[in-house]
Amino acid sequence: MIEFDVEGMTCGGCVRSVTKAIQAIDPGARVEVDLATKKVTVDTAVRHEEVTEAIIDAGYDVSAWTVR
Ligand SMILES: [Cu+2]
Repeated sequence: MIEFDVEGMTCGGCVRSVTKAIQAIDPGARVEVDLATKKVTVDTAVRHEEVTEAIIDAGYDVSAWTVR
C-alpha cells in the first residue's frame, strides 16, 4: 500500500483522472482518493516511482509518498 500526497485535484473529474492513470499501469490496483486531504491510497504491486510518474503524466503533482 502506498499513500501519495497529490496536488492539483479539485473535483470528481480529477479523482477519475488520477484513478484511471494509475489503473492504466496496473489494472488490478485499488485506488482510494480523498479530495479533502489530497491523499491517494494505492494498493498495487507496481513500484511507487511508476505510480508517481503516472500521476504526474496525468497533470498532477506528487508532494510526498509513504509506503505502508
Ligand atoms: Cu477536477
